[in-house]
Amino acid sequence: MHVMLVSCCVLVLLMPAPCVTAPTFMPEGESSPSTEPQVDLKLATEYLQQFYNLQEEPMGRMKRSGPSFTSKVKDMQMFFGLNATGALDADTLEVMSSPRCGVPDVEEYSHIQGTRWSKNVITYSIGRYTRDLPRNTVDSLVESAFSVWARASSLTFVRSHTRSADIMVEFVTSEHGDLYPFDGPRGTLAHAFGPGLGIGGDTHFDDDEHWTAGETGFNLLVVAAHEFGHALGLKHSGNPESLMYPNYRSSRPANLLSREDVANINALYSPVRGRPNHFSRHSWNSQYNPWASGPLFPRPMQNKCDPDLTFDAVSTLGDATFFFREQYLWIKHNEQYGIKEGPITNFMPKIETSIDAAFWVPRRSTAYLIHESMFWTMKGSLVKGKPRALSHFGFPAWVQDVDAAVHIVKTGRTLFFMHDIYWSYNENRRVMDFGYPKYISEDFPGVNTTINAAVHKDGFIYFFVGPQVYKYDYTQKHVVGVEKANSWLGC
Ligand code: NFH
Ligand code: CA
Ligand code: ZN
Ligand code: ZN
Repeated sequence: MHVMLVSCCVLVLLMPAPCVTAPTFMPEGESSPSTEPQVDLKLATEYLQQFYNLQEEPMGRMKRSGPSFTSKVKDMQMFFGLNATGALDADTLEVMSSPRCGVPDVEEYSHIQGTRWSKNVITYSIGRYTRDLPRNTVDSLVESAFSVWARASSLTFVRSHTRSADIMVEFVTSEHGDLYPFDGPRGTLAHAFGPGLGIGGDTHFDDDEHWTAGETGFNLLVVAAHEFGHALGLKHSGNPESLMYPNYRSSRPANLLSREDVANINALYSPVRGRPNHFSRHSWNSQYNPWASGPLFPRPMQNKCDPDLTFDAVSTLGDATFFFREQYLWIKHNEQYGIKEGPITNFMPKIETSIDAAFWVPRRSTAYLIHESMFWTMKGSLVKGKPRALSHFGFPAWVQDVDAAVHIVKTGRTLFFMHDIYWSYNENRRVMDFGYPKYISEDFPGVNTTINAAVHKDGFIYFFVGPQVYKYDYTQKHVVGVEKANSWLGC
């Protein structure tokens, strides 16, 4: 985690600091602005170049009217709580001429970004809400803010409802337990901790602000997207077009990210490890999503719209659905994230095999991934420990693999399918139900071939059989629909 809070030349190293810089306290009366306009302009220009990344004019010319000059003055004024007029008034020159150390207010604009999560599936959870907006509006703005980054990178965000998510999102005021109290209305709007355990990734919004979904007050989507950039390890940018610019801008283009933001997130979470400069050779124009472009992969991408496409395993995981095929994985979110895909190891570095069956137990926020006679558990976004033996579920010794598995929340049962038979496992008591295995065709009339994958969604079981999916109503005990497997991937 990087420390960003710098009070005049003293680094605060006691605990991880969120990515926000506080105005520096100025000793009074040590020097005062001059009365010469030319001297003022020179001072202001040098100040803004040093601390606000103002670009030097060619031939050393100085303009105080240029848009970038004025906007940098405004940024500086906002930072110090002055009237943001953009003009070099006395108060502004006073601050500029005060002695200070050589640390930019908005930190160094280095291209070296901070630490990163060592995984691509990141969980988040919303703790305390604001009363400014309905809860479901907050939920969807937060989801949209994550999707800004998800669309531009290899990252996937999964909402969890536990307090142990990677990124805890909270609305708080003033003192809130992390040494970085908020400052009431205006000033600092929010802060976020860089990737790491515990408070790492956590994102706090000042609930003394007026949060909105529109143009009045502060737009939660814009601020949240900026904060999540920090929570992913990005630092501030000196480019006013960038979302990671340290000042709030209400009017932003529909796509919140600049090319620089996209390049930075992909430099940090490079889809192809060990080739950090890979993207400099590519144009960013097309889709803004290098993750989706084929040639970047060590292995050719799988054609998800092949009409004969089959899956080995399908499972929900939080709001997302995971589709496994050989050593490849597609992740589809319910709403706006689009589809993420790539070798399984890109998402779960520990899993170097194919997955035969997978199921999700929401109550434990845990997914179980089965390969032959072994299974992994995945809690939140992390694959836990070593794989364990399938016999743990109470199978007889001759069962060395399964074809599909599905958990049904309502009954608390997990069903394991193998050839033409199936087992029912009681997740509450953690034992196999008595009387199994049974014939699939007896209890699931209409489903009488080997099942490749199964998933439970919206009250139905979906059986993936070859390139088709049977929608099964298990209370009525019959098949209520058939569709193409890849229609689930939007084909
Ligand atoms: C912020 N930050 O509150 C501002 N800026 O523009 N107030 C930053 C968040 C914005 C957190 O990561 C804080 O960087 C203030 C000041 C960019 C969403 C520039 C006044 C500090 C209106
Ligand atoms: Ca504030
Ligand atoms: Zn905080
Ligand atoms: Zn910031």
